[in-house]
Amino acid sequence: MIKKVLVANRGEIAIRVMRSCREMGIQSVAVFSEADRTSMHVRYADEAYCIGPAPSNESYLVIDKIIEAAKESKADAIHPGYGFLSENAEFSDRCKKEGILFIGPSSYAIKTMGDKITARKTMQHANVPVVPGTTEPIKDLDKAVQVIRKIGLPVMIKASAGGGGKGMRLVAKEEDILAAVSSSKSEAKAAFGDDSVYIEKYINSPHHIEFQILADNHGNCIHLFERECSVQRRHQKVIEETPSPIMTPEVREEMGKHAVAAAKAVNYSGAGTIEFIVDDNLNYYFLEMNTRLQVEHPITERVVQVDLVKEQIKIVNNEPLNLKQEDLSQNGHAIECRIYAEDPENNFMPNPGLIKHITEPLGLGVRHDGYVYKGYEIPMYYDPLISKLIVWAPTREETIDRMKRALYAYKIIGVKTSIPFLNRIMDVPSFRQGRYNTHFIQDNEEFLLNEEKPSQKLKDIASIAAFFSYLKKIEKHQSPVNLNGASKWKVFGRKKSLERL
Ligand code: MV4
Repeated sequence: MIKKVLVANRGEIAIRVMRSCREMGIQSVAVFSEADRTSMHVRYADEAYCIGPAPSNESYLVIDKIIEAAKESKADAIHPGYGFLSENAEFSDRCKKEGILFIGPSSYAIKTMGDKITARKTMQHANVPVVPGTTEPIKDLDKAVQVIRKIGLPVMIKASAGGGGKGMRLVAKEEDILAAVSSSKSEAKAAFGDDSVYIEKYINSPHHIEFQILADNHGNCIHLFERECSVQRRHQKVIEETPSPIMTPEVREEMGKHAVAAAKAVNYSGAGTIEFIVDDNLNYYFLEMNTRLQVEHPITERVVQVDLVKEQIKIVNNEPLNLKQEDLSQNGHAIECRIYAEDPENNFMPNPGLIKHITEPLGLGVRHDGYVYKGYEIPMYYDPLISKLIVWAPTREETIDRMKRALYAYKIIGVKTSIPFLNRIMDVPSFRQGRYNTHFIQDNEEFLLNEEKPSQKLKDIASIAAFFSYLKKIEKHQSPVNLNGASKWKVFGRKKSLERL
């Protein structure tokens, strides 16, 4: 039985994992870089170890340092979160060798799914639909041209070691094949040290729909339905929702079965995600598998009512899943907005810095997974994700209205954020109607980048400034208003009294 978990991560996900540990009576251990001494995950944990300088390749990515901290703290298990070492086969193996439980799949599953050509082959064997194309690396150009003639243009050239769009090339004309293959190869070689590339038929304007799965060590595997992740910018997800507005019960059931088959094909253990690209006719194809807990997991947790981190821990404890496929259902609707410290008006440049003020959204149906606090300085070394705003309501329409309410209430001063941009997405008619695909942001760029009316922003700043000057006045026992016996708070909340300030 796991009694202590080391969380090999930082930011919101480290705290997210520790929350579940705390509920399970499990001690949590934080690791942190020198840039993260004042990070909230360090405060939240029961104990914490510094693992080196700020750059992640000298701290969060150094296997030896993480293992050393685990041994020093006598942790039974390591949760890798997402990013960093979460999909590192060597790390999964090393934990095993050191007698520490890795809260994730085997190195075999990570390796098989990490190599996209091997993954495609494995999926074909398991009768999971893959995009028409090759299942061997392209050896010579003549062969490539032959294959492409058979599949038909346009095609995608993709790097086997890639994923997430790296090394990917679209080929529309036969004379462009050579240039695409060689540039894809050299990009893959430079990025991954592996220049194997393969060919896929191009799916025009696809949806990205992924299925959450859970598999235990006793042969049980279930899916927890889909997440629609088509609102992306440069292969970075911006908004996710579940259920997908384009899904039908029949396709959902079929895709769910294929997702389970995909996981079983690699003897999967733990929480994982099967990504599909889906065309407008709901033809779907396996794209890749993410062998980790994902950023967007909370929307599934809310709608299916399962704590995925607790399930991960129970699975590593060798407990059989006590969730049954037929007992699971999707309850209402959930949307997640990723809040980044970035400037949408300046090409989404990261905008790290000091949080001078933060008011987090609260209220019915709102979950806020974050880690920053007033006075915290977001370091420049890591992903600029500030938090995730997850909103639930019985229907999609109400969820969008509630998201707008929560985005309205969310005030951050000190760094530029994606909040105004997200707010505008909620107003795009095709988003409201649930009629969008992976081209959504590109197609609506002009509307989305139109600056928010300054009046609302100024109103926010003015009201916050007024509030703080008021607080200062009460600190000095100088009541600024004639209260006539009424509660100061009640009076302050009224416009009339404000005018008398
Ligand atoms: C594709 C595709 C169209 N056809 N493959 C982008 C990232 C990587 N995960 C795979 N990607 C795509 N692969 C074929 N055969 C279009 C994309 C794609 C995309 C996929 C999912 C989410 C957003 C996307 C944005 C642009 C292109």
